[in-house]
Amino acid sequence: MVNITEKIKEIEAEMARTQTYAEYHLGLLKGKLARLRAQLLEPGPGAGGPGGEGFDVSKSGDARIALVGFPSVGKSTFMGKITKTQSVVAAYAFTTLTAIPGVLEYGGAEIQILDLPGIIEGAAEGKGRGRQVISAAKTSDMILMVLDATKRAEQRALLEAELEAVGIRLNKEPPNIYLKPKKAGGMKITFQTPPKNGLDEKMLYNILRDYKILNCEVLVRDENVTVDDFIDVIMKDHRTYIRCLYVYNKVDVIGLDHMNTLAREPNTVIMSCELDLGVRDVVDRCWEELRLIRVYTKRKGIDPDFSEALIVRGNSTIEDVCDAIHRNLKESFKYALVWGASAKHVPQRVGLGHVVCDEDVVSIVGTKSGLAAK
Ligand SMILES: Nc1nc2c(ncn2[C@@H]2O[C@H](COP(=O)(O)OP(=O)(O)OP(=O)(O)O)[C@@H](O)[C@H]2O)c(=O)[nH]1
Ligand SMILES: [Mg+2]
Repeated sequence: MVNITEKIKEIEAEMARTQTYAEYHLGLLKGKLARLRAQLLEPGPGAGGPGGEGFDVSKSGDARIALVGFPSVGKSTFMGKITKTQSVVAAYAFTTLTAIPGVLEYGGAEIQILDLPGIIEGAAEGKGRGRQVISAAKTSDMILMVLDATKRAEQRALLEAELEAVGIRLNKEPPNIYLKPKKAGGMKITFQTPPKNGLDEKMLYNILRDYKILNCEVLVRDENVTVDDFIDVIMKDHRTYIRCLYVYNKVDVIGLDHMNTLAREPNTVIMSCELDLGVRDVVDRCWEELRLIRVYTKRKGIDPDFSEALIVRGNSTIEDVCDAIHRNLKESFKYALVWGASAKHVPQRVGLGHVVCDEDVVSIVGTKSGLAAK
């Protein structure tokens, strides 16, 4: 029996042979490839090697960041700098063989850092511990892609391709396409504005038929979507949209010009763990990318405790803050007093709909006495 990896290779070869004028055929091949790749990640017969399970590390803290990169780029060194966990560091490749969790404390928030084994090309197809590493990365709120500034420029694209192949989408929003399978009635495909990237009704029709989705409603709301985006929408259960920050380590070994070029790439920071240069900036950028907000609660007449923050998602309101404190707190809510960036004057008296900012101090005043935030 031909295994899935071989089938994937065959389709990739056929795609390389297919001329651009045969776009419909190419679209179908892409659809098939996406299905096979998803199958490859499912444990079971034919999957070849271990399934898509990650390492057995339970989630803890307010968010999880995974360190992903080729071997020996300095992932463990970085982990040792920002957490109290010392993961073994060595000059040889594959020093780290499993997922090592550590805790990064950031102004009262606790972020779990996962130091992962290095991955190599072909990781998505199961080389090395690639698939496990990628599965662990999929469970994180953010990926920190650690790159070696002394290595060739292709490393970034190679790693991205490995993550793409298993359905991870970096720094992207889900495509703006509405797809609803129906019981009957055939396919109803609508474009809000004429599509630009060679997408048309026939292309979508062919792909949907190939996926055996014969009755459905499709509304393409964005004129810039591609065939790949459409397949992502069909395969949405196998897609994960994650923020990624690219970090070039070992800039102590390269020249200033090269450093400048790297630092200008999108979503990128540079550092040297060896010289302790830029490490703090990387941590600050991680915090920004996570888009979390620290709120310090305060009781009447007592100073807030800045070592203990309440962590809520970006754009959260006082209502979310109440829910994070206690699920019934809202019911007795009268108003809140807010100090900090979100307040027009301090303290500002606000209602449940007020949007909070990072490092705001909040005091909840309830109808019953003594219900101020704990
Ligand atoms: N010059 C230089 N060397 C560094 C820097 N950071 C780490 N190294 C060295 O790079 C080598 C690999 O570091 P590790 O932290 O073990 O790398 P890793 O990415 O965890 O490697 P694996 O666990 O094998 O995937 C070690 O010899 C480190 O001392 C740096 O900023 N500059
Ligand atoms: Mg390591």
